Amino acid sequence: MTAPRQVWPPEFEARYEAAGHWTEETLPGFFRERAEAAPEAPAVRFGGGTLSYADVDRASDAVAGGLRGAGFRPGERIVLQLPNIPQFFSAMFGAMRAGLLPVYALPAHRRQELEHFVDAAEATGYITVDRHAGFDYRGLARELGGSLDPSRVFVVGESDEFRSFAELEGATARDLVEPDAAEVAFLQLSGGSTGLSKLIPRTHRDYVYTLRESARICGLTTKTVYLGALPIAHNFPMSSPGTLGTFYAGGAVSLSPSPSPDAAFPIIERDRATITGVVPPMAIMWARAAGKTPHDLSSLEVLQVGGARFAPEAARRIEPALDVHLQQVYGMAEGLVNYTRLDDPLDVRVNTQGRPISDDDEIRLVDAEERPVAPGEQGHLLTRGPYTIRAYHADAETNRRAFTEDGFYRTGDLVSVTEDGNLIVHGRVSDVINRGGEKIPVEEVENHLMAHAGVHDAVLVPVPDPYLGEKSCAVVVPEDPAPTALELRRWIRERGLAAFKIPDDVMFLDAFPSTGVGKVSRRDLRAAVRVRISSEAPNG
Ligand code: J2J
Repeated sequence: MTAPRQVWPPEFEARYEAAGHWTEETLPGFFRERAEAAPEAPAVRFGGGTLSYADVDRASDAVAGGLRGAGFRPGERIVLQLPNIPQFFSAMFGAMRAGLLPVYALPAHRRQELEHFVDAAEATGYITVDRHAGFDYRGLARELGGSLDPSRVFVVGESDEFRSFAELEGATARDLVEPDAAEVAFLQLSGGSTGLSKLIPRTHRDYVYTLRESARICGLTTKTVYLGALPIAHNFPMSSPGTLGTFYAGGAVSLSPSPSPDAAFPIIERDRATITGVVPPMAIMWARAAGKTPHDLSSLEVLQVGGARFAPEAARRIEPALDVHLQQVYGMAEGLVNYTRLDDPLDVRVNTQGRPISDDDEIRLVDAEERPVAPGEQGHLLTRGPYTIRAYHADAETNRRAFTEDGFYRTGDLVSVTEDGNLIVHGRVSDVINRGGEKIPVEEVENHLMAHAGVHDAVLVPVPDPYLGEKSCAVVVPEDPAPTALELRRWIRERGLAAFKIPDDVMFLDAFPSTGVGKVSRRDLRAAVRVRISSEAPNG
């Protein structure tokens, strides 16, 4: 079985090829070229050590051989759940060189999310770590036991009854596969619009295109040291330009276990990091911490901020506090990525989220009936282009909702475009809470709340938060006896959801407000409850 293709209509394929956007380059292929051109160049810095391009290249080949030896066949899917450690790259490139499609889980994901990824991707393997940030991932692997064969689970570190990832890195390279650039390279995760996260099939040629252009737009060179501070499995630190864009430019990646100033600042000093990307709450924290830190941050030239709305007042504080160049990034794992450019005036860097990577990115702003809005007005952003998917992986129902008939992706974001062509993100039409860059699909959490015997009905609504932008509040109509807020929060954790999905607040109502006659949609209900919260608690 070979990897599936993601299908663009033939006239678009021809256009993107003719424009030179799409080439024959593949992800493991370009990395091999860099390793051949400059084998001793530093690729990954971690914990004071350095791996060269040749080191990572060799380890990737070994992992590929080890996976083939373990019985994996090209076309199969394998879930990768790794923190910011160097093995992330040998696992990823190794899986691709074995012909497998990685599925990138975040370290924060727990049993519910993992089961869903394994299920939806029909994954047959899992690569994880023994422990990270106080959590034992072997326990999670055991919980997945029903759906995954333990002989196809690989653990970095102490592997217990599972197989050791070190064994894979020591295997003999064999039966390597050269993927075709038109094939799907991996499945990335969506922030989720309704219900559970969707799987996003990205091809080699569309992703390599974003890496090449992102590296150019962000000014990367062989001298670049990119700090991977956010979880590197996420699309932003992976590709905008992220770790892979840095490899594309022949630069070095330095890894921090967390984006907090305590963890990241000493690493910036040690590895002389030149660029990194963080979410707005972290950027604010960095700006505050910079004045007091003993660490030398002078190597840092560019601080990228993205993943959630960055208030202009906060954005304005970044450059003076950190003596860096602020770059706003508005992107999505489905494709479209916008950057403020390095030579944009301060006003643009502070007040906008930038403009698309490509001249072939099509932007359409529409009202609720999908009619174009007037220039300068806010509208729901629809987009299509050379690296935006035309369909999610195997999900016909979602695809009908998420894409227009002529192939535009409905982003769920409310956006306006300035006269000079920069986008400003104002909010959302989709049912997702953006908790400081972490996306909470509200319906998923509501379903788990309603599974509790003490819950008659529940909605999850966003509440403004000065630090996170938004946090979540569960509004619950209880049964008798009513559960406590603590019990409900614990319930969500015990159901096996990522911690960022646990409601920050819980509020009880005797009944939901009436939203009129007839069938009430959950969205109307959330809107009605939101109004009620803001009128009862005007300060949020
Ligand atoms: C407001 N909302 C933003 C921003 C993303 C680069 C950067 C970010 C992501 C990402 C990414 C925002 N201001 N600057 O994949 O390559 C919200 C929007 C968007 C959703 C996508 C990348 N930047 N957002 O965040 O797939 O609502 O990707 O549709 O996780 O985050 O989330 P995700």
